[in-house]
Amino acid sequence: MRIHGLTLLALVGCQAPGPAVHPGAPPAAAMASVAPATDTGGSAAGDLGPVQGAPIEAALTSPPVVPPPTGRKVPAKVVVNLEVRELTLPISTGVDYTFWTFGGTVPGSFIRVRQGDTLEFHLRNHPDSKMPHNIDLHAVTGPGGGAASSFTAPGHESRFTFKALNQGIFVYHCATAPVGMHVANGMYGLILVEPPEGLRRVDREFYVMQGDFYTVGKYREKGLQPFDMQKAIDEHATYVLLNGSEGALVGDNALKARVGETVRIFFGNGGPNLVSSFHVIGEIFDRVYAEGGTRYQENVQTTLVPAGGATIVEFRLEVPGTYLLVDHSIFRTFNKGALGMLKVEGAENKGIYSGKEVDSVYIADKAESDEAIATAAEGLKAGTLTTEQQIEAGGKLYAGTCSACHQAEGQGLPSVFPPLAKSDFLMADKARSIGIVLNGLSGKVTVNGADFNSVMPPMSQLNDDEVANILTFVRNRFGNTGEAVSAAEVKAVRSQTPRPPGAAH
Ligand code: HEC
Ligand SMILES: [Cu+2]
Repeated sequence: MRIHGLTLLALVGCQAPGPAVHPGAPPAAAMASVAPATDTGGSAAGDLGPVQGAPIEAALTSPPVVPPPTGRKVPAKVVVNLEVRELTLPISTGVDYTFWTFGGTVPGSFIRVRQGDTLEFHLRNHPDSKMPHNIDLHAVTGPGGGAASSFTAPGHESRFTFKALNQGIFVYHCATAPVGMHVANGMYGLILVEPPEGLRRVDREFYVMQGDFYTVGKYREKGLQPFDMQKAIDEHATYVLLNGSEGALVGDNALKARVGETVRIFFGNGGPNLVSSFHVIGEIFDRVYAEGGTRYQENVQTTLVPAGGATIVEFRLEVPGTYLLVDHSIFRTFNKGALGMLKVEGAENKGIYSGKEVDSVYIADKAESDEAIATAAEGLKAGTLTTEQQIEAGGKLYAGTCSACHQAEGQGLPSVFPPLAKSDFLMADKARSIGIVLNGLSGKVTVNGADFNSVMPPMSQLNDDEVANILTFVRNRFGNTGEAVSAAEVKAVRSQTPRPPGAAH
């Protein structure tokens, strides 16, 4: 980011292009040997003069798309038209949630302006909305960040104007009571205030935002799930998501780039409660503009993004493959949905990395499309679920949950993991097999004449329908033939058997 004649390049030893003009900046001579304490001048230097030219309508984009650089060299009047919509959308496969959105998406539309611009903000609340809403932009200098001037009833519009005095990447959010509930329902987004000279050129820019969600049903419990106020107060997130849905950034929706390209991610955290330990598995951030500020740190593995905060990360892609965007509070990634993917195509570079292309340990059931799981969820809802649909969905879940031990074809590992393929033990007792998945198994067992004496941990974090589908799959594949297992049967075993200490529900 260029700052009044100095650029941050100066921080890494390049020559500054001109003299420091801001009175608060140290004299150039003082910067010769040490990294200079440059100063952008903050909001005091953000008024770059009166607006010039005709008003411009801001090009708003839906995540993960970022609007192009403004390319402007003078302050402009920028008109922002943002509409609040309350929409029921998938939060996970087969799970719907009524989100409250800025612009129809979670996170809301990305707004990009230049420092010194004057924003004429029009906030509309769609007539179908049930709730009033407003907006607090962290880029606003003024009490409430715009919230006081933007309270908008359904079917109404409000308007306020502000000058973007500070450069940086800022969160905006709804601040209507109960504030936590409006934020928890997805009412947040990012606004970028470019430095006067713009950001340095990169090949790709992406918009990703984390949020935590609280539903009455358990993680991945199917159907329309209402908001759970008590869980939100207790900060017991059911979902922690990137871009508002488990499917937002995986499979066909993955971010895409090519080897040799430089990527910039504007990463925000809407909260409402949790801070994010943002990490990209398989990459190192070449630059992190921590907390969305002006200075950057280099060579960073994981960066902390507070609730109501944002950061800019940049990295160059050296080798192809699938890189995973995660919250490194890692249960959130594997058990609450905080996972995105960046798929990178291009030539291998074995000198940098020799490994296999996709690391299935990490991606598991998310590697391919989850159409089968969606179809089974619809069948369950409609009461038309077939054994074939259960097998299809169960196969995907098996790959993500069981195959690490029992192996891809159910063959097991001699003396370590018993086989499920043609397993006499598995097929002898349906209710027992349900109990094994829910409660685990330890002690000596004999499967197809071979003894095992090990420990299988309980898998009770899976829902009844997930266990039913997995068991229907293993009981009808790998050389086994048996009846389907229903969610009702799993539910019965769950209620009749105690979970071992420490197991999930
Ligand atoms: C962490 C490794 C691990 C995972 C994951 C795992 N199991 Fe097991 N499983 C074992 C071990 C070890 C045993 C044998 C335990 C013993 O020796 O008492 C076992 C035993 C079994 C058995 C009884 C023996 C047999 O082969 O028929 C069944 C059925 C079974 N597992 C099903 C599953 C299913 C279904 C899943 C996925 C939901 C799963 N397991 C996930 C390790 C695992
Ligand atoms: Cu709101």
